[in-house]
Amino acid sequence: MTSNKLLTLVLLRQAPNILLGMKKRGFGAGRWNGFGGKVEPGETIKAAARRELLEESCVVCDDLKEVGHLKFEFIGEPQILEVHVFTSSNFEGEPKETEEMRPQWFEEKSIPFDQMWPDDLHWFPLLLNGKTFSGYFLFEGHNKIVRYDLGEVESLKL
Ligand code: 6U4
Repeated sequence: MTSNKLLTLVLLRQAPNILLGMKKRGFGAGRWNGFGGKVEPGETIKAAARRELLEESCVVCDDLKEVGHLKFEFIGEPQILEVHVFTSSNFEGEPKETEEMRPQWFEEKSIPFDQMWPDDLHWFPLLLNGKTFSGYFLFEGHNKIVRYDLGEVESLKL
């Protein structure tokens, strides 16, 4: 039996830069990534995205736009990760380092893909171009994508 784990991921943009965080612990530690985490029971996905962003970077954003749905499956692991991706360029506060993340602004043309989840190379261009997208990635371990399916969509299914 497979089950889904709901997660959020927020990418803040301030032209020409994008905010990433170095994950200091837990899943994906040692990689630059957006900010996010698990949706808690009774919480909307957007509320979870706002809360995780605040907890991990001290930034408040009440203008999150959902732009992508990504599913990640890992060979040999029953749980599928369902990641809801949000973006915004309208937020308050200076990003601060927390126990979980070390934030840093990167120029959008110099994103450190070699130190990120390998799928990011595929879907970041869609996000950066303002597209709405949906994708599935099958991983062997945490470094190798065995196959994937990714595309632009007109709207995100609930
Ligand atoms: P805690 O609660 O700290 O134990 P942890 O296991 O560290 O949680 P968490 O909550 O930080 O995980 O969530 C993982 C984060 O990583 C979410 O924001 C989603 C994101 N993520 C997971 N797989 C990803 C992938 N393949 N590509 C990507 N982001 C991913 O760009």
